[in-house]
Amino acid sequence: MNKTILITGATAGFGKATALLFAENGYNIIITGRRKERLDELEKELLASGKIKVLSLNFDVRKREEVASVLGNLPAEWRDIDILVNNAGLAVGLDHVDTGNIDDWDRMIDTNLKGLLYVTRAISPLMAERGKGHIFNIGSIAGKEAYENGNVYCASKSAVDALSKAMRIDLLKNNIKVTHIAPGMAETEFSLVRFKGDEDKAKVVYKGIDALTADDIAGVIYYCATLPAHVCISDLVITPTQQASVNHNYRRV
Ligand code: NDP
Ligand code: 8X3
Repeated sequence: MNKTILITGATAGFGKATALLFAENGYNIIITGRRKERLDELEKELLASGKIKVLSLNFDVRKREEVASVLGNLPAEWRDIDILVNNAGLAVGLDHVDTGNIDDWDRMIDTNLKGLLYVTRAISPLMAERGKGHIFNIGSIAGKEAYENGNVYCASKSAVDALSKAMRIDLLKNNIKVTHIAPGMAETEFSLVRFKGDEDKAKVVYKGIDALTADDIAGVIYYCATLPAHVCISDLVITPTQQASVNHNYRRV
């Protein structure tokens, strides 16, 4: 029987690449995101293999009641979730803390931290009941080290790191693996979102860097997810070879 994976934020970037890779490998997929038309397109693409089932759920992880109602009322055949990838997230803005936009701060905290918690609260009991499961939390290298103007994004991802450690302890009794993935520079829609649609600013971020791709991160998630049952990778920092820390990279000119 196929295993089932639920991926938040599957309409772009890491989430979409993860959905495609797991579908190729015979998993049934639950995809989520706010952009309905993108979910519909991806659902078609995933179903094209003919071997798997897909459930597409259109909701905003920031909306507590919506998350509880959608995930709390999953059809019976979709309740046996083997893997949850808490991926939905974003950076918005890049300002010093004294001039930062408070609405941007709220969006990051509400999505990256509170959204992740709402989804985990809905899905982890289903895994606990079955006595198995694997939760991936997509943090960031920005949660390991701070950088200038990163303030609230760094703090939200630092919280994801801390929460991953705490979840691993709490869910030990339930035989649930928790893997924290902390990527460095990856070229997705991430910077476009951070710069509120400004493509020129977004491109500069990766100039001269052979950045990570969404497929790179999907491959790492797949690797961790397919290790033997007794092996759990707790924490991984993944960077492009040209990046040594959030503050050190080597650009080709
Ligand atoms: P993308 O912008 O390409 O994708 C982000 C995904 O998150 C989209 O599918 C988006 O879907 C979803 N999302 C955002 N907000 C919400 C919300 N409120 N409710 C539901 N879904 C939401 O970025 P990445 O793939 O790069 O980012 C994925 C994760 O990886 C994020 O948590 C990010 O912080 C993290 N990360 C990214 C790095 C990078 O350099 N790219 C490096 C380190 C970590 P939709 O808009 O349709 O809702
Ligand atoms: C994204 C990586 O360094 O742009 O989480 O903040 S960084």
